[in-house]
Amino acid sequence: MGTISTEEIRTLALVGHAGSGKTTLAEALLHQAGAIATPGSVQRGNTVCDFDPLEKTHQHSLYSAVAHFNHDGTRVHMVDTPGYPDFLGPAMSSLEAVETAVIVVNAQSGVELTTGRMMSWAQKRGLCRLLVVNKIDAENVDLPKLLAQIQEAFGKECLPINLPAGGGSRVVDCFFNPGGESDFSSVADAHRALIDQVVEVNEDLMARYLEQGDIDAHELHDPFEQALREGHLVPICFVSARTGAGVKELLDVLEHLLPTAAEGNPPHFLKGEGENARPFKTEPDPGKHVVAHVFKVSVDPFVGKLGVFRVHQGTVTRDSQLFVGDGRKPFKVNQLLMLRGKETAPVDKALPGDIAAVAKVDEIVYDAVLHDSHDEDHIHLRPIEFPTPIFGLAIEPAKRGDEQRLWEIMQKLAAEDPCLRIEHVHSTNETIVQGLGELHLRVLLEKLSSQYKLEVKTHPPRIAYRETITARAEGHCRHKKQTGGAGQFGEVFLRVEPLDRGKGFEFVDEVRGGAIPNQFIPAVEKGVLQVIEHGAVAGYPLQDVRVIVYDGKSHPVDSKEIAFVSAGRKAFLDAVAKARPIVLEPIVNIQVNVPDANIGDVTGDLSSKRGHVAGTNPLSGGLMSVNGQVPLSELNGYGSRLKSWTGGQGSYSVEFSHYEQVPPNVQQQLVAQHKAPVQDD
Ligand SMILES: Nc1nc2c(ncn2[C@@H]2O[C@H](COP(=O)(O)OP(=O)(O)OP(=O)(O)O)[C@@H](O)[C@H]2O)c(=O)[nH]1
Ligand SMILES: [Mg+2]
Repeated sequence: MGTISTEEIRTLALVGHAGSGKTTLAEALLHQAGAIATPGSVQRGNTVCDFDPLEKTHQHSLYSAVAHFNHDGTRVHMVDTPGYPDFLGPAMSSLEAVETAVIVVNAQSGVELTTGRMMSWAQKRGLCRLLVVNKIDAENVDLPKLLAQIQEAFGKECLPINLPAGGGSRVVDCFFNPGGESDFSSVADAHRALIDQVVEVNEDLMARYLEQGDIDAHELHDPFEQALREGHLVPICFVSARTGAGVKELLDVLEHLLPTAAEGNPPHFLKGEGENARPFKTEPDPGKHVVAHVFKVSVDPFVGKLGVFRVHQGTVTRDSQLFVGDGRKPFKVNQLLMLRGKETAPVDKALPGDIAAVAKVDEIVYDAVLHDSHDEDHIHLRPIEFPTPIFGLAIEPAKRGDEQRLWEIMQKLAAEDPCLRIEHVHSTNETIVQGLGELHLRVLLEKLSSQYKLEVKTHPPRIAYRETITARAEGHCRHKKQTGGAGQFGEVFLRVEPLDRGKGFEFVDEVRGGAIPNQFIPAVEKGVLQVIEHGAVAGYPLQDVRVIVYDGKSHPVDSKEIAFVSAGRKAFLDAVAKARPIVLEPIVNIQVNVPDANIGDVTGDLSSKRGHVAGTNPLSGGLMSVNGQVPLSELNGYGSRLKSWTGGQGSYSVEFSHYEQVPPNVQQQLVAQHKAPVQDD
C-alpha cells in the first residue's frame, strides 16, 4: 500500500436488480485480484459483502458494503449495493462515492426495474457506466435477445466490449485484440461498432478514421474515457461470477479503461445555505483542504458507530482533526480504517478517491461532510431524490415501559437509512415508521428483535393517504370567547387555491393596514398548519394548497395568540369544506415476474384491483414480466396471492409512482372511518 496515488485508485459501485449476482461478482473480483483465497457464496453465507446475519438469512444484500483490494499497482474500492427495490436508499447513496457505476444485469431475467433506475440515476449523477451481463453460464439464457433488449432500453451506445465464447465458458475481447470466435454475433462487427462510437467524440479522430478506414484501438485510450464520461459509450462485459468466466477480463477493464479517482465527476456539492447556496466543485488534490462525504453510517450494537466516507479532496491522516459539517468542535481521527466487508484494516492516510471509515465518533451522521478548515464550512451534498417511503407500520413495544428505548433505537436506525421515516404520534403514543416496502419494514423488525432484543407489536400498514382541494374558496372565522375576566378575540378572512401536485403548502400574508397585527400572523399560520397536518375531511395530511390571508380584525385587549390560532384553523376548515376537497392515494409501479401460464392471473387481478397493465415482456426461462400500475391500498397480501397462483415461482417489486384521487366510494369510506367514534387502526 503506501505508495498508491489518486491516479491509481478506481472506485465503483456494483448496482442492479436483486439477484443479478453483484455480491457474488464482488467475491469473484476479490478472488481474481488475490485478496481472498477462495470465493464465498451467498447460499453458504460466507461472502465478504453480505456479512450481516440478516443478509445471510434473507440471502439478499440489505446494506451497502465496501471492499477494497490492491492489484497490479492499482487500488480498487468496490461498493456492493442491495438491488431489492426496498433497499435502494443505500444503493443511491453509494453512487455519490464513486466514479463508475457497474450495472449488473441477470442474463436469466434481463432488464429489470432496478436496472433501469440505476442506469438513469448513474447518468444523472454524471458517472461512467459499465453494464455487466452476469450468469452467462446459466441454462436457458438467450444472450443475443438480451443484448437487443439492452440496446432497445438504453440506446445504441451500449456496446459489447467482449463477447461470450466456448458456450459461455470464457469471453473474447472485441476492443484491443479482436479475434477468435464468439458464441453469437461477430467479434469484427462488435469491434467496428465500438471504434465507430468512440471516434465520434473527437472531430480530428473522426476525420482520420474516415480517411484511413481504420484506427488502432490502442490510440483510443483517452477518447474511450471521454466517451464513457460523456455517456456516449456504455460498454457491456459478459461474465459468470460463479464459474469465473470473464472475470479476469472485467478486472482488466476496471483497472485499465475506467476513469481513475482523479478523472471522474465529483458529486454535486453546494456551499452556503438556502438561496445563497452555490455549486462547489471538489478537486482530487491531496494537498488541499479535506472534503469527505459520509455516505454510509452503520450502528452495530457491539462495535458501535462506523462512519464510512469517500475522500473527495485533501488527505485524511490519523492525526487529522476533522470537523463534522458546521460543528465547531473537531474530532481527532486516531484510527483510520479501510474496509473489506466486516474486516477493518488500519491505514495511515486516505487520499482523494479513497473510501475509509472512522469508528465511534458520535457526531458523525449519514450525509455529513467532514473537513479540516472553517473555509469548508457550509458545504453539503445536493439532496438526493430518494424514492418516497409509503409503506407504513405502527409499532409499539410488547413490554410497557420500553417506549423510550424503542424510540431511541428507531432514531438510530432511521439515521442510518435515508429511506426510513419515523414519527411519533402523541395522540395515540404510537411510533409510526415508513419504508419503501414490506421487506424493508420486516427487516427492520427482525433487527429490533435479533440485534436489540426488543420485541414489538405492530398494526397493519396504514396507507399514506393525502387530502387536497380542487377549487378556490373563501373562508372566514370570527373567534370570540368571553369567559369571566379576559376574553379572546380574533377574526380571519382567507382564500385557498389548489397548487400543482407535489407543490406542498404555501402561506401568503396579504393583510393590509394591520387589520391583523403583524405579531399575530404566525398564529394564524399555526392554526392553518394544524389542519395541514391532521387533515380536514378524512384525517390525512393536506397538501398542494396555497392559503392567502387577506383581512381580519383584532381587539386591543382580547386579541391574543390563541385566539388567532383558533380563528386561522376554523377559517381554513371553512374554506377547505367549500373548495371541493378530495382524498389522494399512492399509486405504485409494479413489475411481476411469473411463469407464462400465470399471465392471466396477474393481469386479471390487476384490473380487478383498480390497476392497469402497461405491458408484458418475455424473460428467459419461460418467465414473463408484467408491468403496470395499481393503488398501493390494493396490494395487501399480494405476496401470498402470487405464491398461490405460481407455487412460489413468481416475484414482484413495487415503487412509488404518484398520488391520484380515490374514487368517490373509497373517499366516503375513509371519511366515515375518520368520523367513527371508535377507530380501528
Ligand atoms: N448460475 C449462476 N448463478 C449465479 C451467478 N452469480 C450469482 N449467481 C446466483 O444468483 C443468486 C443471487 O446472487 P447474489 O450475488 O446474491 O445477487 P445480488 O445481485 O447481490 O442480489 P441482491 O443482494 O439481492 O441485490 C445467488 O443464488 C447466486 O449464487 C452466476 O454467474 N451464474
Ligand atoms: Mg447482494
